[in-house]
Amino acid sequence: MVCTEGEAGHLSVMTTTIAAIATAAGRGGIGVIRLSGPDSLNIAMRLCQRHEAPPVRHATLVKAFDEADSVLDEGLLLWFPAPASFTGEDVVEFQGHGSQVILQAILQRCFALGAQPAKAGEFSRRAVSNGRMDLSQAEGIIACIDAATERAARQAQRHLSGEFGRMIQQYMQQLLGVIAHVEACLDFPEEDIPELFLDELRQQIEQTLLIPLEAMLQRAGFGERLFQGATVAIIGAPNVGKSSLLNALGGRERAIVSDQAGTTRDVLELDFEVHGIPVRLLDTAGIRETDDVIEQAGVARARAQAATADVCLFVADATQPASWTMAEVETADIRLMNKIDLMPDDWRIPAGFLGISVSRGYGLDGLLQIMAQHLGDELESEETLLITRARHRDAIERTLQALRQALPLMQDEASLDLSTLQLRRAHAALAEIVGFGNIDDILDRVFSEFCIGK
Ligand SMILES: Nc1nc2c(ncn2[C@@H]2O[C@H](COP(=O)(O)OP(=O)(O)OP(=O)(O)O)[C@@H](O)[C@H]2O)c(=O)[nH]1
Ligand SMILES: [Mg+2]
Repeated sequence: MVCTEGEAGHLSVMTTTIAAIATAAGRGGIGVIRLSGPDSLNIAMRLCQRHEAPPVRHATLVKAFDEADSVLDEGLLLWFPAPASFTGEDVVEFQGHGSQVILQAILQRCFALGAQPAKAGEFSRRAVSNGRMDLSQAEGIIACIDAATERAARQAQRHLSGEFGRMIQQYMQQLLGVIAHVEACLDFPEEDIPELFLDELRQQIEQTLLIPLEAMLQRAGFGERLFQGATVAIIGAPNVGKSSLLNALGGRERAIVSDQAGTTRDVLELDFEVHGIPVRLLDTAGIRETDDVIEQAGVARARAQAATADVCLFVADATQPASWTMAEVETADIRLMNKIDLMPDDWRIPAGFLGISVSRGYGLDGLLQIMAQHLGDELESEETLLITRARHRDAIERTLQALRQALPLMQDEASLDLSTLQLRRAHAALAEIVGFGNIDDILDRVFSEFCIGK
């Protein structure tokens, strides 16, 4: 059955059979075509010219044929009947060879046999609609795919496994308990509500909702940074060792290093990670007055990077006191005194600087630690569950706003009914995170970030 999108949009999602290539575009060892919907098995059986259904959840060796009965590919067929499948519908996967030409041909054949092209994120959206996962878990899938470091991937996994969604649902339950109590009071207006009772409810909101949600919000910036990454600019006078530092931190000879002042002219980028946070490190031209127009342009770029980077590292040269006192030292986040290997043992590092020697590798671990702190890492022994998406942060901000408005209204019996409005607003904001309620526009927004085949 084929329905068009529109008013029956929700219905069509449930009744069409969709197909897409689920593996990344490009060459690969294997490529997977995924089908979901009531006609999946039928389409797969016709594609593979089989007359009986393959065994459930077992790999079956099959051939896929085109309409002229010639073999397109040989591979494995997997059949997951509803509801125990990724989407909760009938799902079939064909694992063939990772050639885009072959995969496209098989996909086109599936379309000819009645499947519809899947939209971005449509498999996951169906999984959410069918209660196979909540919305935050579906977002955990994108986070997993997008994670640039292992630490980010571990956080994404906790979202994907439902840990975050369960926590949010627990807060929703607690809030429902409070709402039920307040509404019970309102239902019996002739009875005096003991003040103590309302006090207790307010305290409960504070302890079980406000405090933990505020703590979570405080770490949200770091959670988002774990996925989006941060920029760290290295600035300072010429020849102090900026490019040497970039190479040392990045673990490869990305930048040219020389004892001539003014070696680096342009901004050089190198991606690496600091305690599992993805960082784009920027090496810049040494800042000095110069008549050379190319170098001037480089210096202007260096200053621009220093102004916009998340963290600015100022490097000075212990042997060149003029490099310690530039204007840029004031605005930098971290001040480094390099080449301390050239100084006598009794030499004291000027206050406010961290002594390092890039050529000896001295002080670099300490530098990484300080950089992580500047990037918002609390260096806990056990990682807390972090908010990793702006959408979740926004919903929690609105939850807190509504709760803060509800609390004073709960002090007075006369305004008690108004407080329930705020408490319900808080509940609705939490529900948006896990995707409960009538939230088609939210689903549209979330799933537009997905790739086809997910
Ligand atoms: N002794 C010693 N020499 C260093 C150290 N770090 C860098 N150098 C040397 O200092 C010189 C300049 O290093 P670069 O990394 O090119 O300096 P830069 O700040 O990028 O210089 P520009 O690109 O010209 O601004 C090179 O000869 C490096 O080998 C250090 O810790 N100790
Ligand atoms: Mg350089």
